[in-house]
Amino acid sequence: MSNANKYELLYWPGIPGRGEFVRLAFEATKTPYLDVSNQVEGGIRQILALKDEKATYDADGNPPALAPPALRIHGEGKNGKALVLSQTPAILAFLGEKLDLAGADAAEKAWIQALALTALDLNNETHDTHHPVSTLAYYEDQKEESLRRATDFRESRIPKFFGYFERVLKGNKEGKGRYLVGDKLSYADLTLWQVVHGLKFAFPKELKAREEAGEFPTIFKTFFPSVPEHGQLKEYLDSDRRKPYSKGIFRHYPELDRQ
Ligand SMILES: N[C@@H](CCC(=O)N[C@@H](CS)C(=O)NCC(=O)O)C(=O)O
Repeated sequence: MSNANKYELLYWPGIPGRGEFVRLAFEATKTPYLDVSNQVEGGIRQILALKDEKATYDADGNPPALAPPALRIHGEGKNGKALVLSQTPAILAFLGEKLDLAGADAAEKAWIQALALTALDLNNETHDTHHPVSTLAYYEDQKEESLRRATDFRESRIPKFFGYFERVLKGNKEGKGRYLVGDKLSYADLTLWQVVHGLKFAFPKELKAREEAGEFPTIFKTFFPSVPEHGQLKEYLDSDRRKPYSKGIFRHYPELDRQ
């Protein structure tokens, strides 16, 4: 099996979404991967099959996924078959180990996992600003609740999470504001970077006001601009492989932003 086919990302086409955390790990380490729904004709069928509500274990012995993203890793499953792994943080922990993004020792691995989970909590809370009542219902049918939720999110949750990550970045002397743990890039850095990037899109006025007020200077001035310097991230971010935000987790509804 050629290296180009070893990793197959199974995620919805056309949006960054949660698949983006996995893509960034590949791009930051220049690791070849197949983005099935975006690159394979009819690839969407594999994503639909993945979340088929009647599915049990697949032919390679993998349990079904509740929801995308999933990663298929050829040769890493039972008896040399393909491993199919779902849940963003589980994918990142597994892949981080393979791509040297998971930390140097047991303590670093545990911290990186906890920090990535914390950044993913912020990602999930962002989703809930436009879908506070039901994931299935339209935003337009939960606008009032969204406004209350987004106001609280902007006023108390953003500063809580950003304040936390600012302290972690500042406290890690080795990282010089560039890394959350140690002196090299981890999947926790990539995860935090993507959430900050998405929030800048979703709540541009809120983020700009905080940055201009001098809040969270390590995040905004050191960490955020430095992450894309790794691997082929800059080229990736300028390419059409990086999908635009639309109806995914990071949505821009002006009425939910700071007024
Ligand atoms: N905790 C899961 C959440 C997965 C998830 O909510 N996936 C979304 C797309 S980003 C989805 O397609 N959900 C469909 C569903 O829940 O039915 C993860 O991090 O992977």
